[in-house]
Amino acid sequence: MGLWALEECEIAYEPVGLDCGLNGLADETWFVAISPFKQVLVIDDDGYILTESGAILLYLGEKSGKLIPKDLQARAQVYRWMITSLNNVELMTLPILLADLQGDANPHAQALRSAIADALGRFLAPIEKMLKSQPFVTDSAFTVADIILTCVLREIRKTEILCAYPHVEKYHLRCEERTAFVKVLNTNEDRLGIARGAAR
Ligand SMILES: N[C@@H](CCC(=O)N[C@@H](CS)C(=O)NCC(=O)O)C(=O)O
Repeated sequence: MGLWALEECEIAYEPVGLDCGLNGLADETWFVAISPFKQVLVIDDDGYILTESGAILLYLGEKSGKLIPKDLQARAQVYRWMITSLNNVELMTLPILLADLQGDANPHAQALRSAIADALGRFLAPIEKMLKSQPFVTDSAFTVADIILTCVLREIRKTEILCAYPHVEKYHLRCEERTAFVKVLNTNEDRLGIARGAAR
């Protein structure tokens, strides 16, 4: 989501890839020094280091003057939806993704999957209702909150779940059709040497 935000904000960048093995990201000293939890995303803006995807997106939005409204109350809605996406929605989408990736190798995750999918409805149903009458999650303008929510929804894009929420599904596609997102995806596919569309 960081590269997507950089493209949307039209900030020049140089991506650095890392190997992620079974035990997590590489234990390299330079990486641990900038990311104490040994996780991505991390940015280095001329020596200013920042971790946490939500904080990074807000920083990029504020720095570029894009994707964050100037009005205080409109901006508070962006914070609200970023926090809801990461703290409520992703709390459910991530275990579903992990259950699907691990399959029979993790029977505990399988046993919980349908209960978690049901619980996710508590958030998706009101979001579905909202997106019937507005194109983006805070209103009519695309913001950093849409980048976060789209990336969180992406975790369940290959499941049956979104079919029950057609407006959420259309919203997800609308955001992923943006030029900046498509550019990042295509570049990643080229970098990994995989077929066009394989990362969709
Ligand atoms: N709260 C953090 C979570 C970061 C996170 O979970 N990053 C994952 C990739 S999306 C990661 O680095 N996984 C590798 C690992 O934990 O070893 C954020 O939003 O930036």
